[in-house]
Amino acid sequence: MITLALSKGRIFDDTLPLLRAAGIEVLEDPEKSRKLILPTSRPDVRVVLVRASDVPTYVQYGGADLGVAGHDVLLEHTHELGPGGAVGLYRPVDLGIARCRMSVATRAGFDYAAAARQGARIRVATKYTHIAREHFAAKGMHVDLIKLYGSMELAPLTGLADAIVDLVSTGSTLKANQLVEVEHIMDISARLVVNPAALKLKQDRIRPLIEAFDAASRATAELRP
Ligand code: PRT
Ligand code: MG
Repeated sequence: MITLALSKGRIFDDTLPLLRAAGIEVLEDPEKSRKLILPTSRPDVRVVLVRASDVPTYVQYGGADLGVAGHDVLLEHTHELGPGGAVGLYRPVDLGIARCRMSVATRAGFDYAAAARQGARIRVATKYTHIAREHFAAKGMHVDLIKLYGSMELAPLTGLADAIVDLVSTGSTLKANQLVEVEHIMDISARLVVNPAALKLKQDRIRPLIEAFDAASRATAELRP
């Protein structure tokens, strides 16, 4: 059996066309079913549904052979585990799906450039503390990081923080909350991750899958503007 870990929502939705291109149909709709293990049209391939941030853990410890996770999730996961954090996670393909960017945003009235220039100590709320810490350290900025698990947009509006580090895709969430993007940290897309031991043991079935994902993501990349 080959087990693929996916999270519900955009990762699942964007992975479906890639699976389809590899000749695999998922036989149940996760939005309609409560099942956490979904069968596919290939009797030897199944999909398990986990939290986005749990995908690397499942793959690393062998609960799944492969998975799809955002680069943001992978970076935070690797940092979380400290030295050797990436051991047991092979990343053969940037799938180019679930694209967005990691940015710094503030209230429209906050002069971020001046605060940065003057070396002011600012408060930054984020779920992505490791990415944020590295970013501000590289700029030599002094920040107090406040860890949040969601609704980061609220932090500058309530005075909890001066700025946030969050993912942005269309920009409409920031706009709806009168926040502005003041710095682009990095572009993000989802990666295929593979358990190296599984790859060794089930090479004959996993290699073709990796190649099919790679080919399908290249084909869709060519259609992208
Ligand atoms: O909620 P949970 O803890 O299970 O995980 P999650 O929130 O990380 O999962 P999910 O499904 O929301 O995101 C999975 C992955 O999709 C992320 O790890 C990213 O790599 C990728 N992705 C792509 C995004 C977005 N685009 C995105 N726009 N993840 C989150 N957002 C959020 C963003 O945090 C903000 O709240 O959408 C809002 C902004 O969107 P716009 O379009 O208004 O700019
Ligand atoms: Mg979410």
